Amino acid sequence: MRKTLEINGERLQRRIARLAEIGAIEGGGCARLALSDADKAGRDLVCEWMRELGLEISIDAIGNVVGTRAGRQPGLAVMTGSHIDTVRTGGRYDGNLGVLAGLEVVATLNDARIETEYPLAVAFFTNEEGARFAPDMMGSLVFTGVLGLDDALRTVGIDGSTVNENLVRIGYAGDAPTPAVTPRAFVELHVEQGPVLDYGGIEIGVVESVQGISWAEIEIHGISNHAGTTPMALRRDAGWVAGAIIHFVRELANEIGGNQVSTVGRIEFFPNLINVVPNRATLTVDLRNTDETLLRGAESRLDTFLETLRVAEKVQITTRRLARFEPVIFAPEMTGRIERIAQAQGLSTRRMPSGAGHDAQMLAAVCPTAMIFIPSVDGISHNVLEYSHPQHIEAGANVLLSVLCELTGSA
Ligand code: HGY
Ligand code: MN
Ligand code: MN
Repeated sequence: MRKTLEINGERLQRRIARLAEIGAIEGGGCARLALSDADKAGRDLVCEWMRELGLEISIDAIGNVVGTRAGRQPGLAVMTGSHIDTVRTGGRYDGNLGVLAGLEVVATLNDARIETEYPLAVAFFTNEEGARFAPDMMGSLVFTGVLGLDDALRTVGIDGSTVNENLVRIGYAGDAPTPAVTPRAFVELHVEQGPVLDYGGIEIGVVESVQGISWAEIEIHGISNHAGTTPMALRRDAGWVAGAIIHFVRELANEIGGNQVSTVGRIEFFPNLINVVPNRATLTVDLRNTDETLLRGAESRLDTFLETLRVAEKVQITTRRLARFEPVIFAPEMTGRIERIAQAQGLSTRRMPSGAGHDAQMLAAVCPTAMIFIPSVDGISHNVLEYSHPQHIEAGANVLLSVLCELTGSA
């Protein structure tokens, strides 16, 4: 089936480049941590584009922004979108592509003067990354009622400030109620952020599921002491214990194998001085697996290891849960639709799980949901070198256009 309607790839690329100028960092990436001034500037720009496209904008109490294009019928909208906050060393496609491709679908429908039966909404959710304020997918968790608004607002970030004070400061504490009225369906276009499609020469990923995620912050308290005078047997070395944990989680992932991954991404020592045995170490552990039983097993083995360390090293160890999501399976009728449409457009497809978390995994709890992936070159992401080829961006956006046209019953 030849596509009758196509998105304007140039226009989409221009918007991607323009948004990437906000919070731009060396190497072509972006730093727009959630609720930062850069995030505000990105939000302001996308809202300006939403207004130019004639969308009716609603901002809810956690700062999620939804632009809605009316359909012939009032009622539940078909929704697409993603996030525009980034990690500190973010690329220009993670999240941004899904929001801007949604705006490109609207622009294409506007240009063609196509009316849809149902309303079409484009959303960006607050703090998908979770890098500054855990958990990740915070905005979509509140949107779907899984996380209470007050709990989200009082969350303290890695810099000691709260979600609420930052949301108010940037002017995005909206009045639309949460949880929100759930959409009729939700489709998210996103870069894969892994190497599977790129190395397999596949154009479209049909995302069937999102793997389980377990985030914890571990704090170790020992005794600071002189690096030169303290005999090794008398040390209560929080730094060494942290190192043992880093080594353990890597070995744990290797031993479990399969889809098990583990990461220690953040670590702090105190007093963090060359000649002082650290008396405090704080680190984060990110464990993920597509299989919930295996993920629970990994968590329990980590807990047992921490207990062994506590006794052997005579230190105190506390663990704070930052996020915990079980694996999510997307609606088969939605994944089937994406696959059928992509193949009808002559694109190669592959069914696959998502290694990264996404807002779609939260929307899946309240409406038929699925995701479309396009290849990330060399699978690089959360890195300024993140890159997707223009032809794949265009292909992904055209699949999104057709899926949304079907779901909204366009003319
Ligand atoms: O951590 C994740 O998977 C996502 O980038 N928030
Ligand atoms: Mn993302
Ligand atoms: Mn991300």
